[in-house]
Amino acid sequence: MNNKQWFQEEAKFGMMIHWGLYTLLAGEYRGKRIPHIGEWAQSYFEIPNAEYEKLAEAFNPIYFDPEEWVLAAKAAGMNYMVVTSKHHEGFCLFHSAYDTFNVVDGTPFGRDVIGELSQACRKHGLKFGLYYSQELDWHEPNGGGYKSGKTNCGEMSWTNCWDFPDNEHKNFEQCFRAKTLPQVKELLTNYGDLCLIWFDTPHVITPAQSQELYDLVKSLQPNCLINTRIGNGLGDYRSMGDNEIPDEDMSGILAEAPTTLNDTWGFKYFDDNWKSADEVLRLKNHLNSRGINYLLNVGPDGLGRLPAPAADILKEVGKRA
Ligand code: JFZ
Repeated sequence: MNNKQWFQEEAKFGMMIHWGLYTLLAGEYRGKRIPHIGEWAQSYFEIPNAEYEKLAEAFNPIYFDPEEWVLAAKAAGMNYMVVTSKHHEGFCLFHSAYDTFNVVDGTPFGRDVIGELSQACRKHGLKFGLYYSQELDWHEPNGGGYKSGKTNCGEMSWTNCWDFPDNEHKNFEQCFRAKTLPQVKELLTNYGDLCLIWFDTPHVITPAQSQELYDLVKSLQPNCLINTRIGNGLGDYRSMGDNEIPDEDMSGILAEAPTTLNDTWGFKYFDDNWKSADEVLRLKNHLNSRGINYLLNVGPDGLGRLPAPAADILKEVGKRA
């Protein structure tokens, strides 16, 4: 069965995982709490890269156990996992030859998180996909989003305007050539079959760039699905807006709804607004009965643990399903 068929007929319920250096801040910085999604902490607090990079030196999640995450997903009835290989902060959870700001070269932990998760998924029969922020990259002087100001939810800047304020002269093409394309090639070459690649937040990416990225993925893994957030109308399946729960029937197309289990993607130690197992099952049924896959996010903590409430909810979901 190819991935299109699988996505339409069998995928149904997947685990999204947001994990990165923002996880260590856990939503708080110098006595202030971010009132928005935790993985945006660097932008919200405008933390300079020179300081933010030090979080890499503190990344040592001794309780990270890839099989535990995979088994938690399986027990909840999930059929696939999508992990942030690089979020907007620019830090990679995989070993990259194109940027040492990665988990293997830049942290005391030194383990290839994406590699270990891909193996655990294969071992336990879970499909594996990767999130990759192809345009927004706050670690890069030419990261995208520089024409969009502070128009997002929390009036945070899409581009790194605190280290690199000269938005006028930024050129995403440089980041795209030097980092995005080669790293996406690494992801599709080094971690076995991916069921999908999950791009995000297209702003300045041009139609030609989206097309080149699309073609690169397909040249390496023709069966790997690409979501519409690759930008410019491309993509094999439609990503709904975050936490958007449509009422229309979408069984004619391929669609997926990314949602949070509390109110953040990246771990925030003070976010206790967990959905109940009942609510999760209600949403699953609502979405699946309309032909939409339900991608439910969990944000593990800085030691690599699934937060206990999240683990409990997932267990309960599995029991009742
Ligand atoms: C993006 C990211 O900025 C966020 O950190 C998280 O990774 C999430 C899954 O995706 O945020 C978005 C992207 C698109 C929409 C909303 C939030 N949208 O289309 O409604």
